[in-house]
Amino acid sequence: MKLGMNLLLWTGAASDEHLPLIRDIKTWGYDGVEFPMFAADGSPWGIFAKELDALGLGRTAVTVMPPGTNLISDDAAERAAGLEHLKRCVDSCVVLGATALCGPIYSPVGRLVGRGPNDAERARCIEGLKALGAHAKGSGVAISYEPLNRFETYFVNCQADAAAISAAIGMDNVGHMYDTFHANIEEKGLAEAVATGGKWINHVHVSSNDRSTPGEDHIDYATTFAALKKIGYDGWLTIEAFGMWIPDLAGATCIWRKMAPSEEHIARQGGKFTRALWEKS
Ligand code: LER
Ligand code: MN
Repeated sequence: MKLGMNLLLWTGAASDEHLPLIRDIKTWGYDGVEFPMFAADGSPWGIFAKELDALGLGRTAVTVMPPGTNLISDDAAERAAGLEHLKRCVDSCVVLGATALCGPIYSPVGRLVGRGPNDAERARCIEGLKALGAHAKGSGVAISYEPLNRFETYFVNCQADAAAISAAIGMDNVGHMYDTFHANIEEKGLAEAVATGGKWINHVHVSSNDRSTPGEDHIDYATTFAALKKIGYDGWLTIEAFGMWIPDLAGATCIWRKMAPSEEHIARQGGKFTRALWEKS
C-alpha cells in the first residue's frame, strides 16, 4: 500500500508556493501526493516532478470535467472537448510522473438531470474512456474514474454500476475508484461493495463521512480495508479531505462549518490512522 495526501485540502491549483507543504507531507509519513489538475496546464508539473523525485515521493492527479465538457453528453462537441481535456491531463501526468489520473471524468460534478443514467450515456462513457485508455496506453498513467454520491452525479453512484462499465471498457489500464465518503452514502454493505468492484478498483480515496479526519468519524475503515486486502488491492490509499480554509473549494464541496482544528491535524492524524489500520487489517 502507498499512503497519499490530496492537495485539495489546501488548493485547487498547486504552485511553487506549495513546495514547502509537499516537504511537510513527506515528513508526516506519506508516500506520495495527489495533485488537483483542474486545468491540464494549471501548475508547474515539471518543477513538482523534480522536487518529488528528490524527496522520493510518488504522485497521482485528480481532475473533473470543466464547464462545456462532458463525455456522456448527446452533444458531440461537448464529448470531444471532454476527451481533449482528459488527454491533455494524461500528457500533464506524464510530465508530473503521476501514475494515475482519477476523478469523476465523465460529466461535471453537480450535474443532475432529474433522472438516472440511460444506455446511450453509458455507451458514450464507455467509448470516451476507451479512447482515453488508448491514449494513455504505455504512458504509465492508469485511468480511474470515480463513482460519486447521488447529490454530485446521477451517472454512476455505486460499485455495481461502475464494475459493469469497467468490464465493458475491458482495458487493463482503465478502472474505477472506491471513495469511502461516497460509498458510505450509496452502498448497502462496505465489504460487499469492495468485492463487487473487485479487480476494477484501481485507486482509493480515504475520506471521512464529514470530509475531515479519517479515524475521527464513523466510517467502518476496518471492514473496508480488510475487504480491499481480500481482493488483493495494494495501491494508493489517498486521503481526500476538505475544509473551510479555501472558500471556493468549501463552496464546491458544501463544507459549511469547521470540522477539524487544522489542515495539518487532518493530514497528520488521518495519515497515522490509515497506515496503522492498514498494517493490522
Ligand atoms: C473527488 O475525488 C470527489 O470525491 C468529489 O466528491 C469531489 O467533489
Ligand atoms: Mn474522491
